[in-house]
Amino acid sequence: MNNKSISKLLSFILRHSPDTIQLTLDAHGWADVNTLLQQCRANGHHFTMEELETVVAENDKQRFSFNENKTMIRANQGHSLEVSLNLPPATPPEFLYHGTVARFMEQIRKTGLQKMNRQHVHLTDDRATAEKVGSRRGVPHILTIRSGDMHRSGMLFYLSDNGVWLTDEVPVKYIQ
Ligand code: HQG
Repeated sequence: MNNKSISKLLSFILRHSPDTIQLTLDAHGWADVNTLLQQCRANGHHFTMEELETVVAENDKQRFSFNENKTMIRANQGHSLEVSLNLPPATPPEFLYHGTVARFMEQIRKTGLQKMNRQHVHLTDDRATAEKVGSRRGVPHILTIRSGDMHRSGMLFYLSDNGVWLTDEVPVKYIQ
């Protein structure tokens, strides 16, 4: 398997569906590395610990982390599974961005940004990243979020280990 297909497989397993390879995650989203390798192999996905280390180290978005002694691994964000990442609340910059597409805008104008299938709404401090995220679905439509105002009104923000800003929802009035 090449690095990209390992990364895609890991995203699917560690964020959404560990049971497809009969794997269990703990409450914080961690999987046992040996069991992961073994269960991947048992399901026809062959890669070595060394290849896994390369994917974790070189992944373009730093999607995964090991624990200190590399016996456990988890996705840094993006889960649909209910996991508690134990991230401390953080103070966001005054503005954050969200990349979406025009066809979602009518609904977003009514209900604000919702987490949909994931555990959080994903925001970024970098416009270029928002454009990339939006362009996965078509012509990107970039929303500017008044995250400073949201934070001062008591809404919580978390910064994932790979630099994605997470929050529960963005009410319409904070979308610029
Ligand atoms: C939209 C990638 C209708 C929202 C990226 C988005 C990101 C609404 C879609 C990460 C809505 C959800 C997450 C509402 C939000 N009505 N549509 N009220 N509220 N939406 O994939 O942010 O490469 O769950 O705009 O880098 O696109 O996988 O979220 O278009 O960090 O590591 O509903 O995925 O990371 O889509 O992407 P997603 P997202 P990875």
